[in-house]
Amino acid sequence: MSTIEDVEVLITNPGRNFVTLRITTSDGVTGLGDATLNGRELAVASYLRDHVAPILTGRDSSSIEDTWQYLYRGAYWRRGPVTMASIAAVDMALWDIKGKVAGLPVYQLLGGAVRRGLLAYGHASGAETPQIFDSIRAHLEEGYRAVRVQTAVPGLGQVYGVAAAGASGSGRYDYEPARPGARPTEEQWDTRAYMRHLPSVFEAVRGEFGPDLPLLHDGHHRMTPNQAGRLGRDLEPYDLFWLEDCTPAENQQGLRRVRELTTQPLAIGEIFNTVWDYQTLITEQLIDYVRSAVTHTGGITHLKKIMDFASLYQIKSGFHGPTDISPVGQAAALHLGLAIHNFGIQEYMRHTDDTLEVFHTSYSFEDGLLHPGDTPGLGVEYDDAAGTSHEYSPAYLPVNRLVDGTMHDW
Ligand code: EZ4
Ligand code: CO
Repeated sequence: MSTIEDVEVLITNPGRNFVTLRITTSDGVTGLGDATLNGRELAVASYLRDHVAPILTGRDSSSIEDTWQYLYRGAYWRRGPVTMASIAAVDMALWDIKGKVAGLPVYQLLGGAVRRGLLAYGHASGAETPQIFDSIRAHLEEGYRAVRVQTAVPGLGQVYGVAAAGASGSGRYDYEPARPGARPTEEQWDTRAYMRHLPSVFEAVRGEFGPDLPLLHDGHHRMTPNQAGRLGRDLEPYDLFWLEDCTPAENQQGLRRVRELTTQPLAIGEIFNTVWDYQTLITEQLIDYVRSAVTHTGGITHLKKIMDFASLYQIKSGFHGPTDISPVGQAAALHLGLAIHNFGIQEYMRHTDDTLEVFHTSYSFEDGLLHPGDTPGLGVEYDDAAGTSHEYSPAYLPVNRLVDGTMHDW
């Protein structure tokens, strides 16, 4: 029996912080898992280093399901982003190991490919319509066949999803909401101003790019269900692929109201941790797309179960894939997406060159489609020398305040 011999937590910051778990077996096979939780990185690192690593050593490295249950049920304290990102990292690393031992890419272990590649969407944004058009054109030239569109709002400063000119230095990030520093930056928010402005942007974009291009938009948890229903209705003429996080969804029943008001396809779940966060949304068909990342939802094992459950209700995947998911987490999403029947779309933006020097990937992006590649396991290798040359430094997602100073969902 091959056992788990070494469990290492690797922290690097090639422009942004990433936490990676590396498991080495008694046979010398290594597996990688992504444990990056944007703005709370060190909490996951401690959970893994102080509480998971000591109880993993000596266990059978081939027992993925049993290890998952051991960590989930064994902690007694279930769920939550720190716990579930930690379990996800172990799960990914064990799938990586199983693939390497079998000599097969992970998607083959999950049942094999059911499509040639995964339709990806990129992130276009801009302060004004001309910049938005330029950003969409740039994405189309890079091969994207679907684009998310985020816009500034007249009267407000920097808002979520709009690339801050010059803010990301020489890196290739289209946008990066986490800002280096000891405290979060503050942004200003006005939901009515946003709701007034957004439909005019989509009208302009449809006018310029025609009816065919799939367009997406992220409401980022800022509306009430009533407001979300109204915005969804106002956007219906522009035939969006999805409206994401139209309202905070801890109260899953709130989506019933949105569904009463609009036929707008809805995507939710990037901040969810387990299938229980989706139970009402899925069984009542209150969403169309599952937004979870493998990294934040307990790994491949758990997200596969969520997707099989969702498939009973004609709900598809739209896995979270911003650059705060490391290349390891992104690779895991690609293997899973290639193997499930109810794949919908995959979020994708290229990591910076510095990041890709730490994480050597084998996935590809061609003609708008992503493919995980055929390297055994997840297909990502970690370069220790490159990794240790970038030290952790604090960075936080911004917070939002209304004009009168009240804290609002960011
Ligand atoms: O704000 O990944 O759809 N994408 C998003 C992201 C999240 C960040 C948080 O770390 O909402 O941009
Ligand atoms: Co989002």
